[in-house]
Amino acid sequence: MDTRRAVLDALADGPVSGPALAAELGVSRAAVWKAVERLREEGFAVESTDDGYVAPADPGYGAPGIEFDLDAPYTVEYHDALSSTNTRARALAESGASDVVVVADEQTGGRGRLDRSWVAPSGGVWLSVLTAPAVSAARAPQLTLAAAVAVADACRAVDVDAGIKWPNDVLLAGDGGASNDADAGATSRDHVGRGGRKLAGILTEMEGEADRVAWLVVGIGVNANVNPSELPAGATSLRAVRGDPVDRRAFVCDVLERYAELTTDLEAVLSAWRDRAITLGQRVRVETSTGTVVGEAVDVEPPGALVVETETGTVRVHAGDCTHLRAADRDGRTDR
Ligand code: BT5
Repeated sequence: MDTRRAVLDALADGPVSGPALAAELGVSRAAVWKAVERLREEGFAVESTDDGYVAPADPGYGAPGIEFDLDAPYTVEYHDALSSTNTRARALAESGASDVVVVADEQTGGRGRLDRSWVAPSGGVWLSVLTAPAVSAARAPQLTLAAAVAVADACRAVDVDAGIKWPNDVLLAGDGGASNDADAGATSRDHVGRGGRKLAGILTEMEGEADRVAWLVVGIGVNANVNPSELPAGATSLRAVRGDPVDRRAFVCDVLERYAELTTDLEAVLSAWRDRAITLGQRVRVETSTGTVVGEAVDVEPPGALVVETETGTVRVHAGDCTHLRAADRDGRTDR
């Protein structure tokens, strides 16, 4: 373990003197001092008191601040601004790194799926988890589902009623009801349709042979403390829904801990996903690379295929863009 990390861990247990720490770690006092200075430069304002070094009251939104509280097996790399945390995580993967989380306050070239762009101003939670999971490529979609479950639960833990739209969008649950309910007289509808405005998206990228994933990057973007006016139509943020900002450091730790836990038992992920899904039971339109599927979404099957009952039979969709159709469609009317 490096000295910086060891100092961080020691600070969690209360005040510790430089000489005591040096002796405990078997390094020089200068090495301890340097590590403390590095933590301070990274925004983790270690205090010097008569009793020794003390952790700051506000650990800050940075690598040491997140690592200080994180109970998950990742190291953290933090940037004030990056083009894309996924791109950075891929570069780390190619240099052989693993179990690293890349976090940025702002992304200037955030990426969505299918070469779409992701708007990621300062104040959001933009991160990528790089791991080398011992799974086959075919099972990798379950890790994306796990991330969606982790994000939805972390949103719920800060009192935002979140649900999952297949395969990997986290939406404000119940939010679309009014705007899409013809009885309510509303005519507007956003691009996500029933289920509400989008709080978060997930972009998974990986490399490997069919039988083994070499590396997997799960990119998670959550509109945390962002003004919806800075986001595309149909998006909202945790702060806008709560009326109060979230503690991003605590939120990131919560997402990562939930994700780490869920990925230890992939068999359980699907049922957790089903429990939080907004899509199941809805009438949907799914645009796939081979065409459009319209029908009722009835289930999700391993490793993450959406099962749709169409007029001509049951279709299993493995990838695509899903729109929840408005209730009026059930009567045969179209939504566009
Ligand atoms: C996604 O794509 O939802 C995946 C987004 C993943 C973003 C994270 S942030 C950390 C990591 N680093 C990256 O560079 N990416 C990942 P998709 O389903 O294709 O949705 C993209 C569409 O959502 C866009 O075409 C916009 O319509 C809309 N959109 C863009 N930015 C948004 C935002 N901040 N909130 C809600 N919707 C957004």
